[in-house]
Amino acid sequence: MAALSESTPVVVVGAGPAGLLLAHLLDLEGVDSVLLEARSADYVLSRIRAGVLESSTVELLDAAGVGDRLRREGMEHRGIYLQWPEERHHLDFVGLVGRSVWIYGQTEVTKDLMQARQAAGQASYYEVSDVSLHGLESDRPTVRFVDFDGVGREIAARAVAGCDGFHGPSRPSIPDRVQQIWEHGYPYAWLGVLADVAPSTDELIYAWHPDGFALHSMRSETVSRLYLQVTPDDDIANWSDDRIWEALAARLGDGQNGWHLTAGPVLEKGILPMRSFVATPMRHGRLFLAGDAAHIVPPAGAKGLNLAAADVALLARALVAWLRDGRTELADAYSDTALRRVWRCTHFSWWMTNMLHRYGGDFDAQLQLAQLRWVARSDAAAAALAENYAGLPIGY
Ligand code: RFL
Ligand code: PHB
Repeated sequence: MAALSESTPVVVVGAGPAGLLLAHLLDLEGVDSVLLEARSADYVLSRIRAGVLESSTVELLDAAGVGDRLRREGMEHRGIYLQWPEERHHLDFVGLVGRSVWIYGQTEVTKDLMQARQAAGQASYYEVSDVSLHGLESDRPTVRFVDFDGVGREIAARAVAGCDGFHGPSRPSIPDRVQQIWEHGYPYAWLGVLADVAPSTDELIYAWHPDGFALHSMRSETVSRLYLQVTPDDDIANWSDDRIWEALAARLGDGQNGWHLTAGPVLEKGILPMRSFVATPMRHGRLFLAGDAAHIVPPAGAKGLNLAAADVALLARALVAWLRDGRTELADAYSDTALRRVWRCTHFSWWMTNMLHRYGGDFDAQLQLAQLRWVARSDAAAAALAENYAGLPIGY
């Protein structure tokens, strides 16, 4: 039996972007929650991850009153560049589908949301351990954990939101008999670099290259974020900073048509595995999954953070209607509604990944180049990419 017990309408497990945004959206509608996070706030804030926000994510953050700094410090991009040897094409999302994207780091979104949580004066427990979920099929689920001071606690709730990412305890709390896992692996990984150097491009460059994919992204006017396709078993120790910059220069086309990649000090580097993963359904009893707890996409579509935001926009509406207004339809529909968008983004991310990464043989390469040329030359194909990349409506 836990030493201390309390109750709240919603326990939110995980203070990544999904958990923090959900807690904030609930608070705006007068629904209280308790937020639990395994890591320290500083650790969560230091994780370098996503950088691209869809227009619907930006609108959501704006509407939730947490978009001011994003509008001031973020960078609005009209589109992206698609590239292969000797050719670089700009896709103008604004012209194609009337929507832009914003460059604003996940670290910054998280910081803004943590401040909002603090300002709301709602309970948050950081550095908790031994989190376990109980009674999910009853109408009074509980979450047990050990707090930062080593005190065992139990919180009773009307609903539990599992926003604890891919490795958290929420998804495994759903019995195997009701859960289905859909998974796809890729025979490559990304080496990611954060560099203290002004970006060499005004908008992101996605580059197909015989040596492997490369991406030039950014975090600000002075910080660049770059990625290289590597093998999943590669070791970061094999990649000196010089080797990384040489590979980036070759794959991004340094010297072509007067374009140059400026190298600079590497602040951080690491190798990131890649997978597609969907767990269905996203609700079991009183547990609702959102974000990476329910699904993972490979990063080439820049969708992970945006999907997490879309999930919690739907979930917040559903929980408010149910817990505050007594209407259960949205909560009952949550899993099906969210999964429509999840599968759309899962397909888009898989499609971008397959189009851009080197795998297979020469035949596969010719198909990829045919596809890239088609996207670059056909407005219809370009608009399809733009519609998905710049983001479908939340309720898609
Ligand atoms: P998170 O961010 O993983 O947060 C989950 C939180 O739960 C905590 N947790 C627990 N808390 C309590 N008890 C436990 N037992 C717990 N176990 C875990 C964790 O500590 C964590 O704080 O999931 P969330 O909130 O669903 O957010 C998802 C996004 O973080 C993720 O989808 C994106 O970062 C993916 N992603 C990108 N998405 C985009 O939309 N655009 C991008 O440009 C983009 N680039 C990326 C990415 C992910 C990357 N990596 C490293 C996976 C680039 C990279 C390199
Ligand atoms: C990033 O800036 O981290 C980033 C940008 C675009 C992607 C993936 C990651 O597709």
